[in-house]
Amino acid sequence: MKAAVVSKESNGKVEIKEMNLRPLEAGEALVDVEYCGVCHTDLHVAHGDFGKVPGRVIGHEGIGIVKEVASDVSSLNVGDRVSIAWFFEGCGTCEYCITGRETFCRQAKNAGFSVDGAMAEQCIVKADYAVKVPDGLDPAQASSISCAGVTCYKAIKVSEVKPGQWIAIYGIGGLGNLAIQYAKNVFNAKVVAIDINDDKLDFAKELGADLVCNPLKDGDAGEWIQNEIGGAHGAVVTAVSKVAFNQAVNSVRAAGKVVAVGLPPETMDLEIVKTVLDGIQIVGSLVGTRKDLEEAFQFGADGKVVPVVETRCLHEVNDIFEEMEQGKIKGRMVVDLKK
Ligand code: 8ID
Ligand code: ZN
Repeated sequence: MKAAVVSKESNGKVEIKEMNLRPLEAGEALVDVEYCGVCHTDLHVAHGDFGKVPGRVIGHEGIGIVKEVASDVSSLNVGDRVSIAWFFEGCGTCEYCITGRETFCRQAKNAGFSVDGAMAEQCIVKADYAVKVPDGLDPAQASSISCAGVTCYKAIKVSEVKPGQWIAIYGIGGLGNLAIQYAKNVFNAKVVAIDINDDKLDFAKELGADLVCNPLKDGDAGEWIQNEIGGAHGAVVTAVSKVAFNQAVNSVRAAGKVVAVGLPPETMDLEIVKTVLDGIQIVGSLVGTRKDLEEAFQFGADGKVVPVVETRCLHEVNDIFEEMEQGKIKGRMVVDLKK
């Protein structure tokens, strides 16, 4: 089978290789992958931003059909449609796993980083951790929900923004476009969308953003948002730039919450006096639990959230990385592994 693996040099590129999968072990299932979205995290992995992993099969927005299960598996059946997500497996017994915070399990495995992922014709999953895709949800669209969608859905939960309140979404890429849809159509919030690319802001308006801001034209997004609406109640930052994180802190009103999602390998500035006097909270949010993903999928199946995807071929992954770096992608590029 063919797979996209991180290059030997970890220079931000993948190589397409012919590979053989090992036999299944206890608790595992073999999946024929149908679709796998290209997330900016794959680009970070290919660059070695979280540590170099040459030879690793990338991909954590995978959707496929179960082809085979190990003899002890009862949670999946052959023919089920399942996801292969970044949160690949937890230990199941630690304080995080047993208190609804399983993505922070210290023993967690991550698809496409610490274990081989789904940017391949086939992949092995831990059966109890592969979330089923509900009927009525298009599999190419589901792929985009399995990371981008669930991550934004969870981040908005973490922001604690209430119906009618304002949320600022920084970065309207693969994640941000879904953040707008979950914020508007599921959480019933008002959205101000921020991006440095006007095409993304036009897209944000199409998706229902109430206000849009381009800091390259409108000036510092923090000041702009304070002037326009008196500050947002919460912010979700998906932009891959520390500038956006700094602006997000300045864009929330007192007692506002900034949810950090994007992963630029940089540090952000934090004005201590403002943070204290305004009671601002800054918190990281990492993908979502299996339960979050089940919920995020269902909102897709119900038509409240409609991922915007374009299908491509496996040999185009490096081209997609380039388009991503240049900010040219509208929604998500999804590799069709059956092509
Ligand atoms: O669980 C998590 N926390 C998680 C899950 C999935 C992805 C985190 N991520 C991380 C990725 O690793 C990446 O760092 O979220 C970030 C965004 O992923 P993405 O949405 O897949 O990336 P993209 O499609 O390239 O979109 C990035 C957007 O940010 C805008 C770009 O124009 C693009 O639309 N942007 C940038 I770069 N700088 C900006 C700035 N200063 C900006 N928007 C506003 N201000
Ligand atoms: Zn991702």
